[in-house]
Amino acid sequence: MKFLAIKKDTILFFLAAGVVFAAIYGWFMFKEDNTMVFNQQADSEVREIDMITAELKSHSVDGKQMETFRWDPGTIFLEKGEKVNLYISGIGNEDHPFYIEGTDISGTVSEGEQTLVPLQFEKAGTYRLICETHAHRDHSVPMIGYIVVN
Ligand SMILES: [Cu+2]
Repeated sequence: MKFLAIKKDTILFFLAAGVVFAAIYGWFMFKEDNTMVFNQQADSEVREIDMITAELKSHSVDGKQMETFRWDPGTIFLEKGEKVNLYISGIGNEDHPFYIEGTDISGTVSEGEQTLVPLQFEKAGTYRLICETHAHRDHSVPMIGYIVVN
């Protein structure tokens, strides 16, 4: 009986030790998984490009005011598959609702605000960033930027 009692304690000890070991192992596995997720650090792999909406004003010789709007820089270059966060800052007092031709990307850049446009293109080509308010030649100069994907 004494032998049995000892054996039961031994079994219980190993059971308890096993449970503790499994818990510790599980904890580290869980932590490791989390670490892996956090280690992907999406931010560090995403290139950032800053752009502004610029307003140009001038006068002709006879005093007539001329003004136009543009994306600045007017052309940006991306690699195929590359992730880029495009931050567009609204300078000036106009809203610029935009879309990128050939994609479902659209948004608005407003005065004093920064609009984040995540970009990733699988196909090479030139994509036009078009402001819907200033899209036409009859308004002034069209407000169109170019995203060149190589
Ligand atoms: Cu515009």
